[in-house]
Amino acid sequence: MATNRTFTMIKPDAVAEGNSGAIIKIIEEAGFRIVAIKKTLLTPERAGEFYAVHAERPFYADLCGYMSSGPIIPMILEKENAVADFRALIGATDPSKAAEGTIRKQFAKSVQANAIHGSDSDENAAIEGFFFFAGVEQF
Ligand code: DAT
Ligand code: MG
Repeated sequence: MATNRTFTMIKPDAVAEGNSGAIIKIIEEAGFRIVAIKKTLLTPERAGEFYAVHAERPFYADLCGYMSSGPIIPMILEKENAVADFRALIGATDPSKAAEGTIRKQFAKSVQANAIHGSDSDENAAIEGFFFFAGVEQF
């Protein structure tokens, strides 16, 4: 399997509750290398751009409000089979359906405030990484 990359962000609920360090420790112990990392704040407009694929969904406006409600920690991660392995590590979107031991099972508060994002394809991982980080910041 080729070493490749995924994109993640620790969402406002998990950052606000002081869970960032614990989550990053889980990610590194699972074998992911941090390629890029920072703490930043999305405007509602930028959140809407990031989640544009969900623009027609009933939860879109709430999602944009929530994702801009406090600081987030976006990261680019590298590992063999990064996208699929990271989705497995974070668990299902709805934390009540997330498997034991997953990040969402441990830290998510609700379907919306579900602690962490994970890209769903190699193509989206690259797009989402460049949404937050210039090429020279990815190393
Ligand atoms: P995921 O983050 O697991 O890739 P997604 O892409 O379907 O899930 O949705 C993006 C985010 O939108 C998700 O993390 C939380 C929110 N969301 C999804 N479905 C929702 C719902 N039914 N009600 C409220 N928020 C929802
Ligand atoms: Mg998704």
